[in-house]
Amino acid sequence: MSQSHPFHLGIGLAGTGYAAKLRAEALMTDARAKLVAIAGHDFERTQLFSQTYQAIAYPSWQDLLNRPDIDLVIIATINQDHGKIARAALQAGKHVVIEYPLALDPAEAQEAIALARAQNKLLHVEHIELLGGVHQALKASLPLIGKVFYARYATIKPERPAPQRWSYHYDQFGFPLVGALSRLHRLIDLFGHVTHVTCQAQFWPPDSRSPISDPQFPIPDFRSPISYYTSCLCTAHLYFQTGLLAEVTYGKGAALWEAERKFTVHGDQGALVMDGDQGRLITAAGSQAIAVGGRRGLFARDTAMVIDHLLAGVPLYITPEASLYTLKVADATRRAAETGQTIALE
Ligand code: NAP
Ligand code: BLA
Repeated sequence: MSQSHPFHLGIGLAGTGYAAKLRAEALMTDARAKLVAIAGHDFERTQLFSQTYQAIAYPSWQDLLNRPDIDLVIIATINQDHGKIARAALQAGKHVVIEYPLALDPAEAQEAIALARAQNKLLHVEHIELLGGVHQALKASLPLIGKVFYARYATIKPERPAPQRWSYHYDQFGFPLVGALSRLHRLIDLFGHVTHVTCQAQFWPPDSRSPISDPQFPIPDFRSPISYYTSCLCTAHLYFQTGLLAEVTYGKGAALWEAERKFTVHGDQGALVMDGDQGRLITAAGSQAIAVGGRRGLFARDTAMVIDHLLAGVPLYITPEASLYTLKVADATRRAAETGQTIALE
């Protein structure tokens, strides 16, 4: 806690993008928090961004760690930097909130969790997809369809032309199912432990109309020829301990033509279909709509819960260990794609 106000949480923000903006806006509405300083990438952008929130602009995230009036660091920058910023912030004695993924490498994530425990500091990995209306409605309706044996979750985002930004850069975003960890996390939150996975991943290099990985042959290091890609497409099969098979497709970029955000679950008593923000329950009695809440205001809710947790001890909705488990599964899909093998989880 900062010295001058015992109930005032001083906050440093790393990042100036979409997630950072929603964090900053949420902090402005909470009298218990003060956004002290912001560190971004492009310094001019950071200065402009910081003005809006009357916060100090810094050229580097390291600068946030030296300030004794910062109790909590929110990490909302590119995935590649998550692990190292989290570690440095915890070492500096700060609480840490991090947008998923905690790190690209599960071992690094595990170390951060151990460090947080040793330092007795909060390490919270945001998973706003769990707070969203689609997930809540699915979870509430799952008992209505009996024993679930098959789930399919596809999110496809055509983008033409593909932007040359971090989320289309292998090293900065991570393996697609790692960077977009929420896809697997949603399934694992609903269905539990995974025994083994398979995965196919394709990446389109710039100026090419076809992907570089040949599905016929395992490619040892398929990412080496390109850093920025113009499309990626991953499909993984997750085999759960319960016997359930889940199929996950994640794609984005210029090669794709139809947007999709669809989650389907089949059970022995019926099915649930979440298509965009619409939900349907199908049983022997017919098909009916189910109510689905929105997906707005989720960063604000996550932010409020963190402050309630730190200042009033209210439990959070997720543990970093749960996020780490999904990261291990996601990393297994990477290895499956790289080797063409089925990968067993421990
Ligand atoms: P974004 O809008 O693209 O912002 C990215 C931030 O990183 C900006 O501050 C950007 O600064 C900086 N950046 C870009 N390239 C960089 C580089 N090469 N080196 C260092 N910094 C760089 O991204 P976002 O959507 O806010 O995502 C931020 C984090 O939140 C990610 O970890 C993402 O997975 C997570 N997240 C986002 C959402 C969402 O709804 N957007 C939801 C859940 C989790 P410049 O603009 O100055 O380059
Ligand atoms: C997740 N959205 C994400 C992530 C990124 C973006 C990088 C984390 C990685 C991932 O899970 O894919 C980036 N999302 C964008 C960008 C747009 C976008 C650049 O929609 C451009 C329009 N995020 C938004 C907007 C909404 C939104 C406008 O930028 C809609 C209200 C929601 N994005 C949203 C949610 C998640 C997410 C709820 C969590 C992931 C999930 O639900 O599975």
